[in-house]
Amino acid sequence: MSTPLPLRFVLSAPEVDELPHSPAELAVVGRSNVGKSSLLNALAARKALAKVSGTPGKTRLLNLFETDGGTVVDLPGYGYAKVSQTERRAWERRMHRYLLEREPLVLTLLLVDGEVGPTSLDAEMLDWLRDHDVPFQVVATKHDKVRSSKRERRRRDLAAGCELDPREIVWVSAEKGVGIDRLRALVREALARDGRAGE
Ligand SMILES: Nc1nc2c(ncn2[C@@H]2O[C@H](COP(=O)(O)OP(=O)(O)O)[C@@H](O)[C@H]2O)c(=O)[nH]1
Ligand SMILES: [Mg+2]
Repeated sequence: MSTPLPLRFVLSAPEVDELPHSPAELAVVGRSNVGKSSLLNALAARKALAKVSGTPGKTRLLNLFETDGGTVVDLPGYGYAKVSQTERRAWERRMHRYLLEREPLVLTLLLVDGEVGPTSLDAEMLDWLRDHDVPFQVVATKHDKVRSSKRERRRRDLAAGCELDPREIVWVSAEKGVGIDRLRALVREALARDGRAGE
């Protein structure tokens, strides 16, 4: 196992302009319940750094974590059914604003549920990221939930749904530790880059 990312919670902010300066930033985004909080905890080897909940959709704010070389932002999960259309639009706007305007942003991890993804909302998100030239990396979660006999097929189907080559997707299991070393290295490497400030 590689060294955990020393993630420390800094603050929650509703809007991008309330975030503090950062040398480089990585965003994590995905449908609620995709395993975002669990993955952050696994990257940090902490149990409750980010709240893991059975009730999805609780994260409404931009949650900022500091680590060596920069920051990681946990964005509000999309697709939570039990919120009003108005509320949904409001945080979609916030997320888009963040992704378009945050200067130090170097990479966005788009989490897709390895068992069932990509959903139509994931596909929409992918289209949006591509349309707006936001650099992203697809991460398939919950690898342990896919039966080993079905993994090859699932690997191909998930990639095809994302219009990517299977080798472009990082598969992880927060539960079993699969892919965590690789993702830690990817985060470290991304944060070593300059943000948009250098453009
Ligand atoms: N089997 C399995 N379950 C997971 C994994 N990651 C998350 N979960 C479960 O999926 C649910 C949602 O996880 P959470 O991290 O709160 O998702 P978030 O809403 O995206 O932050 C929880 O019940 C987790 O225990 C994983 O790698 N394997
Ligand atoms: Mg969460």
